[in-house]
Formats: sequence, structure tokens, C-alpha cells
Amino acid sequence: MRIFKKTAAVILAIMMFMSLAGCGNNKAPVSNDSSDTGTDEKSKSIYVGFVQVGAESDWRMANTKSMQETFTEAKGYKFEMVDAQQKTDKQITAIRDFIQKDVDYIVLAPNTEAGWDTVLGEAKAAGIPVIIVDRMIQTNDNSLFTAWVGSNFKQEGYDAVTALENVLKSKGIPDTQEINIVTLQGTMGSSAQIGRTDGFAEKMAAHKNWKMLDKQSGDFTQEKGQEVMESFLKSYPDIDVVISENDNMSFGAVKAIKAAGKTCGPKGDITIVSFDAVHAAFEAMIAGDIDVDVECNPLHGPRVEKLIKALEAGESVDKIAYVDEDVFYAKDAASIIGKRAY
Ligand code: GYE
Repeated sequence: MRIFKKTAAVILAIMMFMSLAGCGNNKAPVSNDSSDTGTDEKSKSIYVGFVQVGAESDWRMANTKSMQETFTEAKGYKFEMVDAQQKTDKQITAIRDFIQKDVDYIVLAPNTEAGWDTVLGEAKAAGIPVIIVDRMIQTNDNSLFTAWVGSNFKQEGYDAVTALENVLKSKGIPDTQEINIVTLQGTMGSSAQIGRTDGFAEKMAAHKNWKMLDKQSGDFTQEKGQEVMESFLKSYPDIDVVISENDNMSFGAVKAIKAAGKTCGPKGDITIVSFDAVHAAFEAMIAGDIDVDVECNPLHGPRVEKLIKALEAGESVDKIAYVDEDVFYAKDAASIIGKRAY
């Protein structure tokens, strides 16, 4: 009885397979006509697999939105995104999945800089071009990626020093007075953290009166930024300046400062220098909480599309492209906020 059941199941499975595979003689012949929809249509769309860092900040959300709004079905793209929750190993797995799916392009926003050679070598062997956005990777083999577009993070660090010089001057603080600084760093080992930390350190060396009391990572999130700031405030009673390597950590820092009964911003005791210049940071500047913001532009969708279009047309593209960025002071925020795109 059991054997009979098994045999019947096998026969049924074979019959189902044959009918699915179009082996029955009641099927219309398979058409080679290009007007045929289905697989032909599908093969015409460009399949883009986007490996995103996470959803840790306003900047990141604007970056995701820019990609999603660019690579639409209506424009002929098949777009898939993986949110790696700020984990580099999740990003590596996501790349391997996209290789398996045989996407046309892999777009990678690397969480941290190190450790990409093996998996990008696999993408290269599979013939899939990799476009890197936002942060960069560390590699000795530039053939592992086709192009990169993002920000000059070291320049942003330099700009933060100039911004702080200007703010201190406008607050009437003399160059002889000791300035105690703490830094809320981004995700350690990410280009945005490395560039901003190093750029700031390099240029601040010219100011003998500036003292870096401490640096610690708040992982680019408001929650951790607030936590680290709370511990800084407990350890150091005389903080003059917070360098916060992104806006969301600044929002956390402002909360911690106020909760500790201290003041910040243009009229406050503690100066806050922030990075990104997202919409909510303009609001915080208008509210008088943040002094100055070094811009970082997240709108990479159209830039990546331009690269893909050029590659599709067989044109060569720039290997490295930096985005232009500005610096915004609290006093100008109200007149600029209306023009901001993110
Ligand atoms: O500053 C931060 C985000 O890599 C430039 O990542 C990006 C940074 C940005 O989480 O807000």
C-alpha cells in the first residue's frame, strides 16, 4: 500500500512537471517573437542590487530615498536593496546573494573600509560591475570596483576646523583661551569617521589652545550619541566644544547637555559643530541648539544612474567623483532651510 502511494506520488509529480514545462500537446508553440512579453520584457530591465549600510540616520534615510526614487520600474530598472543594519558581514552576504541572482550592477555603500577584496573579487569573476557610493573601501586592487562617488570626508574635517574658528571668533572668544573639545565619532573604521576625525586632528594642531579631551564612537545614531555625551559630561565638567560626526548624534548630544542643566548653540556655553546638514539640523540651528553644520550630500541616486547609463552605452566613466559641499552657520539657517532638498 505504501509502495503504491509512493509510486502514484512520483507519477503525479512527473505529470505536473511535464505540464509546467510545456510538454503537453495542448500547448501553443513557444514564440520567439520579440513582441512577446514575459521573459523578454524582464531581460530588458536593468537589475540593480543595492547594499545599503542601514537606517541609522536622517542622512541614510535620504540616501535610501534617493536611490529608491531613481531606480524605478517605470524607468526600466529592477531594484533590490538590502539594509545591512550597520554590519559589514551582512553586507558581504548580501553581495554574494546578488551575485547568485546575477544582477546587472551591484551598488555598495560600504559600512567600514577594510575586508572587501575577497567578495569583490567574486563579483569581478562573475562579471558584475560594482559601483561604490558614499564611503570608500581599502584595497590595493582598483579593478575590484568600476567607479566610486561620494564625499571628501577629510575635507569635511578640515572645514569643521575653519567653521569652529569662525564660531569662536563670533562668540568673542580670544585665541589665547583654552578650548576643551570632545568628539562624538561615527562608526569606527568607516570612511566618514576616519576622514572627519583625521581631517579635524590635522588642522586643529595649528591651534595650541585647542585641547581634545576625549573621542568616542556614537555609531552615527542619536541614541548612542546621547549616551556618549552623557558620559562625557560626567567625566569632564568643562567642555567648551562638541565635534559631532553626524547630525543625529548632535541631536542626542543636545538632549544630554540640556538634561545636565547646561546650554549649547550660538547663545549657549557649549558650541556644537555637526556634520551632514539634514533638514532637522537646520531646525536645530534655527532653534539655537547647533552652531554650525558641515554639509554632506546624500543624494547619490541620480549620480549612480548617470554612471550606469554611461556604462550601458559603452562609455568610460570617472573612477572617483567627489560631491561639492558647503558649510552652514546657525545665523543663516532660517533663510536657507526652504531651499534644502534633504
Ligand atoms: O554622515 C551619517 C551616516 O557615510 C556620509 O553615514 C555617511 C554618514 C553620514 O550615518 O549620518
